[in-house]
Amino acid sequence: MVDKQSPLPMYYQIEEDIKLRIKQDEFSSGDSIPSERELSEMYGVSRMTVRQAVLNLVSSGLLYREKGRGTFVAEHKIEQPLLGMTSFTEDMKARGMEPSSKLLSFTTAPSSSDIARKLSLNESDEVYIVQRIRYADAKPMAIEKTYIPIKLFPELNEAILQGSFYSFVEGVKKQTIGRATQGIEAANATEDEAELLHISVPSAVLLIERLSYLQNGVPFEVVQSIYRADRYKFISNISRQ
Ligand code: 16G
Repeated sequence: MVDKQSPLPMYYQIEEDIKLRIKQDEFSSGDSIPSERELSEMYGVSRMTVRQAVLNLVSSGLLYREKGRGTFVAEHKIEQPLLGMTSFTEDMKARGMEPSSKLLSFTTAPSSSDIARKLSLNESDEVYIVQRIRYADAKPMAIEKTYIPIKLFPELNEAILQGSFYSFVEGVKKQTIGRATQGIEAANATEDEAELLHISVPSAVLLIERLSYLQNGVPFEVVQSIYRADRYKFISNISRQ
């Protein structure tokens, strides 16, 4: 399988072969891959060469190591296009996954100056502060903290937020959601976040802040989300010109 005459380094050829086996489901997510010794016999190369290939696949996130247990195939990341303004519920359903939420807290408070500015409110105006864990097929994907002006949706309650907030805005309130500005940055999960997301410490997460507007230009939510970086990959199509 490894072409020793090829100008491509042997570790690279092994990496590509392991990637292909994962793609063809010969190695499925959660499965352990053969040991270094087995791989070196399989490819007829030294253990050092195999180690290099495996290390590269671990650093690119395709494989992960568990101390004392071995090396496993990581779950495929959810590829989230940075394009349409979709909701978590829609995103998961579109992938054939079952969305669900756990409401961690639902409170009201006068808006802080930062949130008031973003939502074009006075500081005395109250906002709902909602914290939810979002699950796909019962696995935690993200933690969301949402600020919503009370005056826009006075009847909002906990039951509504167990389901889809966007369905409530559009289906029940008959408001059209227009657009949003969104920023993404990297961070390390805190211990509390890691526990809620079922990830170890240290783990990288993606922080996303979205400020969304109704079609009429009125801002209706500020959402600060913490996404599992091992499960999400944001993709965009770009073109020159
Ligand atoms: C997404 C949005 C969030 C929105 C939520 C509504 C991002 C980064 N955030 O999670 O702003 O509030 O969907 O989801 O995409 P829902 O309709 O399922 O409650």
